[in-house]
Amino acid sequence: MPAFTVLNPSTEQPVAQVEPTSAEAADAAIARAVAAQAAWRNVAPGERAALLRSFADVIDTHIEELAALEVAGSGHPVGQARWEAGNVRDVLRYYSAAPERLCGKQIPVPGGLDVTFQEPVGVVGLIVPWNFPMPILGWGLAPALAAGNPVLAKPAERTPLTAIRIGELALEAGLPEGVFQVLPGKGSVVGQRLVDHPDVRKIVFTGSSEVGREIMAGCARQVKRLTMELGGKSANIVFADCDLEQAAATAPVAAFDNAGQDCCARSRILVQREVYDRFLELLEPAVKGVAVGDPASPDTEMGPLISAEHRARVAAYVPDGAPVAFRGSAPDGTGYWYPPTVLAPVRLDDPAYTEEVFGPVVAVVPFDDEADAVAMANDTPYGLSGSVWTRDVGRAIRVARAVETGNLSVNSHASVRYWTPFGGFKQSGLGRELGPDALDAFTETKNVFIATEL
Ligand code: TAP
Repeated sequence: MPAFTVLNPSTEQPVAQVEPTSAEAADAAIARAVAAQAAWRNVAPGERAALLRSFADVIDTHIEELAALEVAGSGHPVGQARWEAGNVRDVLRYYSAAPERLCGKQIPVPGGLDVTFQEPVGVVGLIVPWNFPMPILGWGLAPALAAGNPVLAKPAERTPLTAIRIGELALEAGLPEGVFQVLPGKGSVVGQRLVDHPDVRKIVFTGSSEVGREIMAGCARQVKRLTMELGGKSANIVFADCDLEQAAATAPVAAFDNAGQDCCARSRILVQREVYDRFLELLEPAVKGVAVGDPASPDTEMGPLISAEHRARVAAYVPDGAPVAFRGSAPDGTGYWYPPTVLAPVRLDDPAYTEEVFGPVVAVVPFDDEADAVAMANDTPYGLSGSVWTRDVGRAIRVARAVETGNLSVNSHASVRYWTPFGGFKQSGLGRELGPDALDAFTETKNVFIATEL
């Protein structure tokens, strides 16, 4: 198979050549993971915890290097890329507290003792998308390792560089050979092999809902355990009684973070009709003020899109004659640039309003009352994140409970903390990552009864 050339999305220049993993090489890696499994699950809990902490420490001393790789290989602004590398460290530290705390239960039964154990699920296949190569790797990797499972990670073909480096750092930190392996290459080859191979006992997939459905069907053939984080089309609901200045000032970051290539992007802004015009007036300077440019500059807020093909896909949602209300700026010339774009007024059947654009395009539409807002927010097959802006506490709670979504913020757009659960309703996913419960996804509960009376 020919080597894949990783391009810098802001310069279109080659950054690195990466040898793709063949199906045969993937099988060999799976065999190494199986061989490493028994020893890894038997590493004493305190020792496994210490290894995860040293892995986190080694990541910590390589934050700048990892961030620079993500700037070059993915076009992420450097400030964001540093946060992403730090997130891998933090998630490893959080789950390093888990090995000694994977407690079972003791359940009262007649004639004996009944106890449960949280057993490792087995070899984990972790399939990662290109939009957040580091955090999404860490969210699967850390709890899987903590629970005693070996991990095979398949980064997206376009963005393998940080995952490959993190794999090297794991060995430097002292993780045994075979416990964490990185397999760059194509989803249709390596990813598919992880799904099909019977020795891989669990798949963690983040990516598009289309591929997710195929993976789910593949896993069903072996009743393989599966966690999925898929697409989104989240609503930012702005009520007339909110702090409108703050809602407008923060709406761009909620929609254009990572150039809109964010599953949590609040790409539909629903605004109560009586403040709709005023909201747009306030939104315009905020959008025009987004600093779009060289991702290596610390002042940059938004970088390029990942590829020329993806930019063409995003641009197709804004054809000639599209209702563009206003736009921010983007550099001319080389690089896969696309300006922050606000569509208003938008028809409710416009694909830019109904489909996940996965680029810096946001639609702003009016609603009349609370019931209308909830119905519009829920009128999508997705349910990943969302925001509600209001000063009415009762309404904030009612709407937060009524919107069918896994993560919701009130007067804020924060969705992700490594110590709180994250995942989607409806076609946005299956299961939860992060937080205290993610370990359940990497363990099987075993019940053991010991007779005390023979
Ligand atoms: P996909 O095209 O679905 O790719 C995701 C990963 O799956 C890539 O590593 C891909 O490999 C691999 N893959 C493709 N076909 C496969 C197959 N048949 N078997 C196994 N693996 C296969 O998604 P994307 O375009 O990279 O990412 C964008 C999508 O991810 C968006 O929909 C976004 O909303 C979603 N996303 C969701 C979340 C959460 S947390 N819910 C977070 C980030 C992104 P290659 O592409 O390398 O061939």
